[in-house]
Amino acid sequence: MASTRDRIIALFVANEDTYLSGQAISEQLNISRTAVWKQINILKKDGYQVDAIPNKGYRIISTPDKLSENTLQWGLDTKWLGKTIHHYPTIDSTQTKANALAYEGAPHGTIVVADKQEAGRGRMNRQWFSDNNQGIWLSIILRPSVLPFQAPQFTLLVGTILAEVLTKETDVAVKIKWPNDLFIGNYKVAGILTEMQAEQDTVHHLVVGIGINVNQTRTRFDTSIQTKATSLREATGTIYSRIILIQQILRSFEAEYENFIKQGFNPIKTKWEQRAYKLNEWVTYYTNNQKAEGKIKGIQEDGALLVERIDKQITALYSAEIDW
Ligand code: BT5
Repeated sequence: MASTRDRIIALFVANEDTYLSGQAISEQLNISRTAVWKQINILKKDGYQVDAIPNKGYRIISTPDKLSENTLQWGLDTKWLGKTIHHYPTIDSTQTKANALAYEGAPHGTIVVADKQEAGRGRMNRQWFSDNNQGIWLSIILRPSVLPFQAPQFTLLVGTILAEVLTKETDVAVKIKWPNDLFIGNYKVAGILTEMQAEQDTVHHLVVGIGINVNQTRTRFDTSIQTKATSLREATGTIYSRIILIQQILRSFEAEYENFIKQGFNPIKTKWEQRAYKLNEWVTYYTNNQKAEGKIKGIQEDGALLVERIDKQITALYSAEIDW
């Protein structure tokens, strides 16, 4: 059963334009008037602005940009994604935490989000700099009925979702650099890390990690990435609400995920290719230390990158080194 907090928030969401009396809340949620008062105080402490008018009741007039389970769920109209949110002011890595929760049986759609990560990670244990509360550091637990070979498709699916949502929210073109980066111009703004726990042909769970630089200025980046990274703020001059961005991502994620489960990979392939970084441009790449040139053409169902060589042959690259 949902917590009292969740239920009171749901009630306010359903009555967004009206005042709710303490009596009405107490009756609808079957809790005492004192419990209502306590919950309202908790919401205020969380940064909600609550207007209270004697004889009329309470109305929430604004939600804070402080991440919490409450603020993220406020107005979030998803069906299964983000019904449980674990928020941490500081954590080693949301990815590590989400994996641990998944092993303990956390349901499909559970989210782990943090303001700061002290040991954020990228692929192959690379470091992901996220020791600041100006980005989105988030992991999603998924339990799809898919085969292990399909795991890379989730990275491509999430890349497509992020490119679409971030482009819409910022009005700048956010492109997907194969396999798991999001780029604005020639700078990395976000990265995706998909991890899987599987056995033979059964996927037990997937954890999709999303890291997005949102409000950092360039000087806040670690020196090792200062010439390679950007944030939404650097690219546009605007400061963004992390809550609104996360909610938009979750809404779009839920819808696109459902489409993917129903319709398969083809629609994603098309959308991915429309937003691909350097599509139809020539790059140099190395496979087994062999240097080659190819034109980026798209992706194939198993997640490989398709390049067209000078002799017009199309080659599928799985783990090539690419000089972008
Ligand atoms: C990624 O790996 O890009 C995946 C990043 C996933 C991060 C999320 S945050 C929430 C969740 N919890 C975690 O612990 N991780 C996930 P990869 O393609 O391996 O890229 C790593 C490389 O990106 C590093 O070697 C740096 O060069 C660069 N990098 C590190 N931090 C960055 C940042 N904040 N912005 C841009 N580039 C960065």
